[in-house]
Amino acid sequence: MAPISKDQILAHNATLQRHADTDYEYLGEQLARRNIDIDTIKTQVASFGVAIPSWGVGTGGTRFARFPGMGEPRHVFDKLQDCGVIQQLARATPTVSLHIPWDKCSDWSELRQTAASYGLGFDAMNSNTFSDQKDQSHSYKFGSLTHADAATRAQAVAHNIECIEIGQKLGSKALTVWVGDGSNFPGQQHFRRAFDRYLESTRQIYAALPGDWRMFLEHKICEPAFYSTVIQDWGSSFMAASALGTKAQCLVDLGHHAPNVNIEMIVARLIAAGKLAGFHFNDSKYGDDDLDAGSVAPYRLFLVFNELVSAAHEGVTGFDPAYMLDQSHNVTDPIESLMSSAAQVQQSYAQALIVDRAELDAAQTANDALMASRALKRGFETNVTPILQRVRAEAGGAIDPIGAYRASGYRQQVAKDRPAVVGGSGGIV
Ligand code: AOS
Ligand code: ZN
Ligand code: ZN
Ligand code: ZN
Repeated sequence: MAPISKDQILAHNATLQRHADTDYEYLGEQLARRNIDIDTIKTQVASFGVAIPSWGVGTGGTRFARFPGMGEPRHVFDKLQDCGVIQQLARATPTVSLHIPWDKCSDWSELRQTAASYGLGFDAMNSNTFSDQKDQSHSYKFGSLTHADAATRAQAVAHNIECIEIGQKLGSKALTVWVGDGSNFPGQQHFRRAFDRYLESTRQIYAALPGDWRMFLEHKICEPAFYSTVIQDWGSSFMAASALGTKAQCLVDLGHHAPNVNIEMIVARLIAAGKLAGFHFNDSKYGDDDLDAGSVAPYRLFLVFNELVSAAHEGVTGFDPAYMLDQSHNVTDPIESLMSSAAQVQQSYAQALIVDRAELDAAQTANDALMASRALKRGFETNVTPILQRVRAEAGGAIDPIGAYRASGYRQQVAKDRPAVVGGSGGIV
């Protein structure tokens, strides 16, 4: 049940194939001069996948307004179909990360089958205790897992356990917990008590994890709470993950740090401690902007991948990060943004793979700062597009996913069945 016909993709590829082949051959020759086998890199890139967030296929918004796009998904089945298009064309996103209750449906096995028909599986489940749901007994206005009131905390714990149960039906293996709990006034919250309550609540969720599941704790410096946030940084996240046990690890959303923070170094620390859960990739200029991955600071993304590739290269035990996108699209077609972000993440991975690790090690040992930096730059400055194009084409995807997507008329087509949504006030994700 492919959303776009194979013939359409093949026809589009036919117009680009000759140039793509020439470029691949030329890059292969350049890499061979550096003793790198292009096909080996290609195979590694082909086995790399990054999950699509189900909420990412809808149009997000700012605190001020939301401007809906054409043919927006109406429900989780529409979202899966859009994810199917992304995977079909870009071939880098074999899984979807669901969000409960936004993606609730009445038949989980049907959902699982539908996903499989698009060649999709399910990545981490995301709980939501940062907004109140219809008919909910206790409000999260003043917190959820860390709320001063025990009944509110119990409700939040129960919701997370429900997310695990749904995830089990879908073949998911992880639960991501992000809470907006915090305060807007100095004095509003007792810092240590709130953290203790977080531990008490997450311990109950942790106890409900199946044996082969992991729990991803996502930190965030601020928003919606702007004075303090209970799990505000990797230090708090690390303390909580350590207290909980080996199945709890720290998830790094690139936008959740203060400006100029050295994120790649946080990644290195978490790897060293065996506590790196994985990522929410996106980009930002000021805060949790949720801009497209690598759109603002591609070198930073590359430096994160440099740490990951280096850890894999050195065989760090237990190193197994989960990769997810987490973006909000206000001015683009979400399908286009997600395809280009997936390619950007793949690109950063490929560039990190071609860094000469022996050369870098030698430069570091010799305190040759310039050569060390050059070793990294040489990877980053290599145009690896021909590798990505080849990976996609060999997997039945599009050499140029966005071009093929536009040519397919998919958005116009689905807009016929999906009614236009009225714009409204805020809708940040
Ligand atoms: C919020 O800022 C976080 O990035 C979370 O990952 C959140 O759960 C996600 O954006 C869905 O709302
Ligand atoms: Zn996130
Ligand atoms: Zn973010
Ligand atoms: Zn965020």
